[in-house]
Amino acid sequence: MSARDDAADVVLVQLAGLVADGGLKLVDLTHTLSPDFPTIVMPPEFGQSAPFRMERISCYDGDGPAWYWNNISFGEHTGTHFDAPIHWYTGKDLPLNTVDTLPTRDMIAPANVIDCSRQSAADADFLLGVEDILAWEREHGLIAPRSWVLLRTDWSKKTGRDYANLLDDGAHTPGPDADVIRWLVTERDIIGFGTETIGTDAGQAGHFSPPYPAHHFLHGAGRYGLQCLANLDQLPPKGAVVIAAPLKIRHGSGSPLRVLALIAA
Ligand code: 23J
Ligand code: MN
Repeated sequence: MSARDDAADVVLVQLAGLVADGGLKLVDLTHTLSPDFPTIVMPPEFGQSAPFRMERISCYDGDGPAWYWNNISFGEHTGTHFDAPIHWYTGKDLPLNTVDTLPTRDMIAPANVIDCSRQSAADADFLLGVEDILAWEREHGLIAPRSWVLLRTDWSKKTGRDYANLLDDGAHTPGPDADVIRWLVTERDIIGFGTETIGTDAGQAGHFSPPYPAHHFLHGAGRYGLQCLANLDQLPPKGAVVIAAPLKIRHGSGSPLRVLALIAA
């Protein structure tokens, strides 16, 4: 065995030990999938996502005397979920652009958490800009290549109508401005961008140029999105490792998933 294999063996044993004895903490970044969780609403001229549905098959009864189980159905972009590059037209011709072909290596990556909870509480239409990223980097260091940028807004603490914040003129939720995602992809080579809101884009981003710039630039560059994340307030600005493995849906554009973050306890 090479020295490199030895090092990997040591790391794996230490990892299992630290998880078992609590030296590493696993933070669940996932909302509970249920019919009560808000689903994205597109303008009425477009198709709509189905909400999460669950119906009982049996519950230790005549339909199955010893077993409990359900049928479930949902849109791919329901609850805490993953966006693959094929979700947007800009990523439609890229290789390995669906959830079933996503390289497994990309399912685990470090996270940078940008805390914009104060700005988002003051302004539901708060937009993250390059200046905010540069200010964060002055404090915490450069964003490493192939790491996630997660936008903490504390939006995940809102419920019902406040969460979707859908008004007459569309949704009002914070998100990236028209430039910052392109900058993060080209200047920092991020693997993806995650939010606590229903989209990786701001609620009003359909009016931006290009429309939905986070989707446009992330997926056009083969990068990923995470939406409806929870518990970002439990993560350090830097040092968490995110595990995000979407369902292996043939030709799928995204899927609900369990998102876990490993942090030093
Ligand atoms: C389709 C069109 C626009 C948006 C979205 C989906 C999402 O937010 C999503 O879940 O990917 S903004
Ligand atoms: Mn999505």
